[in-house]
Amino acid sequence: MKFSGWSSPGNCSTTMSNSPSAKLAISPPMNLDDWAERVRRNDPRSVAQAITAIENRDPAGEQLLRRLFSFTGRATLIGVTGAPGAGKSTLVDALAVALRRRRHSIGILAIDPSSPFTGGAILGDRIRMQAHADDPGIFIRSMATRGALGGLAGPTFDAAMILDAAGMEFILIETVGVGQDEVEIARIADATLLLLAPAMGDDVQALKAGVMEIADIFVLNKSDLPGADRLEADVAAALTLTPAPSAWQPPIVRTVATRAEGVEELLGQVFWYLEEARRSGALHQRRTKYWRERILRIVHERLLAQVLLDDPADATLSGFAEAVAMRRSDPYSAADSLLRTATPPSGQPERGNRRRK
Ligand SMILES: Nc1nc2c(ncn2[C@@H]2O[C@H](COP(=O)(O)OP(=O)(O)OP(=O)(O)O)[C@@H](O)[C@H]2O)c(=O)[nH]1
Ligand SMILES: [Mg+2]
Repeated sequence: MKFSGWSSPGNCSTTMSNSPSAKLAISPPMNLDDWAERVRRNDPRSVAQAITAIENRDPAGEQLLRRLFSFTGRATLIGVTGAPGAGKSTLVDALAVALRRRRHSIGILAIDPSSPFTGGAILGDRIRMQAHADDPGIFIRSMATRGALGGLAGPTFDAAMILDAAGMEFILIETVGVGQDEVEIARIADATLLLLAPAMGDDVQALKAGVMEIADIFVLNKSDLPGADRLEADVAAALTLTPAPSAWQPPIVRTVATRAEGVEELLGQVFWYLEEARRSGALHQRRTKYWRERILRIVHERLLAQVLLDDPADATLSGFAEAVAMRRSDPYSAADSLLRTATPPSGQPERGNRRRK
């Protein structure tokens, strides 16, 4: 793990929300306070740079979030997940239009949009971006961080916080629902929409492994296609078998995203769900649970960084690994020894005798 120290946004290049392919050379460098101020004023370029810093795990992203944190917590995060090609981007687009009609500002984060399953998704995103290119009330950003260490949920949430601080009221997060990352991303959202579509082999059986439970609302998209009735009956049957984790019974809403049909009803259900979740305290509980896990993850990362920074060349770790492989030591003792070598962050007093003599 490498911590490069603070770097200014002048050092990074980024992708603007409204032109996904254009690399920008950013100049002149800003200081963090200016940068944070520009994000708060919803300057699209500064917002894009901030998300790039987060995406790249640049420590500047963390510095920025510290400054912006007290201005976050106002936006509503809506996760949109589902199988490749289920119509997520099309639906997100239709939801964005409906929300804009109500004069809400919106951020859209498309996670890993270059889906290898359906191809063409990037083109779809580009078309969407052009449609909203001149609207300051909508910010669209693709994040391609698949395979990055430490999972996707943290950076996605941090990017959403940037948009939150920039004053976006609703943040729509599109993810392809194929793995554990998506389940985690769904957990960071205030409301999660799970898209299903007929004639896609969307077998409800296949969804049961942990995915059914993440849905606050089921969206039966492509309901213009044959098989919609059967899919709805299957989902309804599966729901009666799966005990609901809370008092909320996830509804099933039919849509035809390409024609924006059912979108108003869907939004109505989303608002109703959010109202219920606020009233019952479920929303607060969900957010608090997230922060509990997140704080622990930060502690975990900090400890790891301390252990590794103490020995940038990894010589100690390599030595321990060698010893364990040769059965001269066991991994638990090796880990204990590594932790004992950890240096407390500068400026903080050492506690106990954590340092190796
Ligand atoms: N018939 C029909 N086609 C739809 C509907 N919604 C989306 N589509 C089409 O389905 C295809 C995939 O739509 P996308 O919105 O790109 O799907 P996606 O889930 O975002 O796809 P990935 O991001 O690649 O996983 C496109 O050709 C859409 O035009 C619908 O309600 N009915
Ligand atoms: Mg898509």
